Amino acid sequence: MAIRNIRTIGDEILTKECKPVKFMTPRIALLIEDMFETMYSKDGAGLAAPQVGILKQVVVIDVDDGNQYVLINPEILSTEGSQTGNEGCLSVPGKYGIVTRPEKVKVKALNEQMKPYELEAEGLLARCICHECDHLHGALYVDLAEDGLHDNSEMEEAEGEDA
Ligand code: GNR
Ligand code: NI
Repeated sequence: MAIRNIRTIGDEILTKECKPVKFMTPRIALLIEDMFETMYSKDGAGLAAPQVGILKQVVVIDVDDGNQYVLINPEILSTEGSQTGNEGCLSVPGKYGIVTRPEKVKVKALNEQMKPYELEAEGLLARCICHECDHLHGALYVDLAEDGLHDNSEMEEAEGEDA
């Protein structure tokens, strides 16, 4: 296992369309392991393969709900409602933005065994699924941010005032 280098905004690879995975290989299995390790090392809630420079439709998510989600070739089947809240991205370090997303999503994907499954998600998990699916299509949340980008240090200062 290894922590991989995270590409940041301005890197052209983050704007590209990712290719579907046709079958599991040792390289993709290792990619998935490394993506979890890389995400945890940066305290992220999700990570998409293009963020580590691989243009394949592979996503990992952990929003602390007790699950480690692997989504290969994910497809959002339907959405419901909306939520407006803060969103950050490991590829846009030090920033956050206010983004409106569906409150619920139903997604179809393959797991690490290439077995199809469906997942109904809400709240933060639904937000992360949308954010990661956007990465697979070359989109970043910065283009959806309603009030531009804000500095994370403002939030940390606000937290400090509270304590
Ligand atoms: O760590 C992350 N937190 C987060 C918060 C709100 C909405 C989406 C996310 S995903 C982000 C990690 C990341 O950049 N994934 O691509
Ligand atoms: Ni991101």
